[in-house]
Amino acid sequence: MAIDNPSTKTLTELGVANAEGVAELFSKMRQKFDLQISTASADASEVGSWKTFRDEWLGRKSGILSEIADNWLKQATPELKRSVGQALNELRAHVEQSLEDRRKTIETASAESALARDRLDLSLPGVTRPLGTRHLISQTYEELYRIFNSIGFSIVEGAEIETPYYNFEALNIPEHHPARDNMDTFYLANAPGYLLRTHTSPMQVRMMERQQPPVRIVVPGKVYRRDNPDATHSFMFHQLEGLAVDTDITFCDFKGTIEYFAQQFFGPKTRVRLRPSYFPFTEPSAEFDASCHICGGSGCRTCKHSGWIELFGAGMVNPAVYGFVNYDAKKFSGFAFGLGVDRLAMLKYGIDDLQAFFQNDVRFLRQFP
Ligand code: FA5
Repeated sequence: MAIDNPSTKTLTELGVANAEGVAELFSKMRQKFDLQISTASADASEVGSWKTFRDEWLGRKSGILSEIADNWLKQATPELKRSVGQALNELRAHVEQSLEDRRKTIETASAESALARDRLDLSLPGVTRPLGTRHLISQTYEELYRIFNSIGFSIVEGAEIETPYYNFEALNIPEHHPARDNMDTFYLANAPGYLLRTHTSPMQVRMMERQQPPVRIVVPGKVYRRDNPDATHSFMFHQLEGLAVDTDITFCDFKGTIEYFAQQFFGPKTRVRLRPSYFPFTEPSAEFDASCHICGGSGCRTCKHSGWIELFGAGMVNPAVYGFVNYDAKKFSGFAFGLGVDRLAMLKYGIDDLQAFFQNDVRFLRQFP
């Protein structure tokens, strides 16, 4: 009668009473092992089943060899003990060696298949990632930096979150002043006493607090207003502030600087003109217009047939502002200006809707590589 699990029985139960019987029994166990291991797959994915198979034979508690040690060796009669012990050692050595060989085969197969999987095929075409371009606002900023750098202005940046003091009061715009109306802004609910700056002018004050004249700076950055979006307005837009203060700065320097800028930016034939305006922090204040770069001044759609394009507000720094920064108003004078960068870019590149800058439509962006 064939016995399924002879290792769970004792030699007496198996009817083995002499050395020949022991040898025959171990030989059957070896055949059983050899059969099992030869039918196991050598696939790399078989590492898991290799472990199960190893435990089945070598497991400390219920492995077949442990059972043989417990049931055959320990229970063997003194006459058979020696031959059982010897045969068990041989079987163990055979099982361990075969399992080790199998493990190596599986590992090699696994390394080979990983190698095949990861092989780099240098003849394959590469993945081309389309390159983006700088946004037109960034390009315009770079153009502005180039122009103002070339006449000695340096670039400083300020924070977008400001206090009402720097955004208004120190610029001579006290509370309840009507000039605050068109600069209504966003106040930060979680940080009382702070707002999103409505213009880059607060950096005028901060820079003058920091250093004595000469000052010659431009300040780029985002600004915020409670303006409804339309073709020329956005609640977030970009400005470039300019400030020059020194002992001998006159209105002529002011006009000359702006003229130089307009000619560099729009073309050498550009003329500028001034119209009276009002800003609490400049006195006198002016709006600068440039002759239309499209029609040269004869009148077209871009300039609404006036021949002139409104550029930006500016003026000589109001001595009242010097009072906030401890500058001697008798000794120093200067000028300041604030450009709307989005509007300048619209003018220069013939864009009729300011919203196009912020919609991220690649068909628009690609036109300005
Ligand atoms: C100012 O912001 C002043 N700080 C400028 C200044 C600086 C004057 C220094 C004197 C001395 P104004 O509110 O006009 O001024 O805004 C300046 C420019 O920002 C405008 O000429 C316009 O080009 C642009 N601008 C204003 N509001 C918007 C808006 N909602 N969307 C897009 N651009 C705007």
